[in-house]
Amino acid sequence: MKDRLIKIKEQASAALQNITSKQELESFRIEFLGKKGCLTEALRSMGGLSAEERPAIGKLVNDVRSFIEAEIETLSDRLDKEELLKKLEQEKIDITMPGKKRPLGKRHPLTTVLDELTDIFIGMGFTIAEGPEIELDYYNFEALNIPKGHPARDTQDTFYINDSVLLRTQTSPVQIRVMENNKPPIKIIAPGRVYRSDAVDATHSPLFHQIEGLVVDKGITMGDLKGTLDAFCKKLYGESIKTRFRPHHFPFTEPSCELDISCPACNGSGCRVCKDEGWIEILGAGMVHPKVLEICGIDSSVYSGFAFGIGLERTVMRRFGIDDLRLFYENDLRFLRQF
Ligand code: 2NL
Repeated sequence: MKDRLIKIKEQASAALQNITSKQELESFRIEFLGKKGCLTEALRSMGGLSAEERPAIGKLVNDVRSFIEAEIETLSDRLDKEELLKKLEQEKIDITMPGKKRPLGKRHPLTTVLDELTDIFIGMGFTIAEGPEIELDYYNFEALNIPKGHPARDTQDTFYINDSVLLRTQTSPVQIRVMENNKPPIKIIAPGRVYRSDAVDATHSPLFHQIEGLVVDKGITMGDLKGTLDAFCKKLYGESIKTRFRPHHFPFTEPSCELDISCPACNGSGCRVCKDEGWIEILGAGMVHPKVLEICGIDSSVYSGFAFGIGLERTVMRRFGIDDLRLFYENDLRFLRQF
């Protein structure tokens, strides 16, 4: 019995030399100390020993057990440390490596100028209205006094989803919806994307941006239109700018006009920027056609209003001297970084 225990201790010592992982260590523990392990088995066979032999052998069993347990503990600690070192080695970071560059973006020139325009109108008491880009033919044309067969349908040809659904050609439908759902006073701007079935060139794009404005109340006159838009131009282009209202025609306004400002480059004396005109066209406007008010359920004998439309791309091109509209949509950083 004594020899057997000494042999177990020797076997354990030898087996421990070959253990390289926690998993192997656990198998070793089960083999020697487990319920069916060799030490437990030795303990069981103590029943056959005489009373004199028992204490000495019992002590030996305990010594061997303590020895194995201590060895397991030591080896377990060592394996933990080795594992940690290996992990630290694998996860080591080289703090001398250059960092990842995260280039800071820039606002798109269209956004910069749109914000400027909206700020000016908000300062005048306008609020911002929005609506769908996919519109009903009714809101985009019909309600704006452009029935089927009207020549304006050719100049504003768009993309049709079906006979009655299309991509809006102006943001006017937003304003029609506002008039339908709200009683005057109304004082809104409607900025957003609009679409036309145009071939792409330096001055045309099937997608562009517009800011329309609408004021409806009792007693609104052409004087309000002129005063508001004159103040807007002076805020945008400087107090020394002069404005000129020329008669024009739109189906949805009567009377209608276009607004020119004195050329900011030459102060009106004529130069390349204004093509020797001294004036530059800025926007279209007019008094809302009584038919349009009535279609929206507003009594045109009580209320009147004015409306205007500004092309955002054209405004930005003038501001920065950009001669090709395609640059806005190509996202070339060499272009975008300049503004
Ligand atoms: C342009 C200038 C304009 C309007 C837009 C408008 C909207 C409603 C009623 C009446 Cl709901 N008018 N918008 C008015 C005048 C000019 O845009 O050059 N458009 C083709």
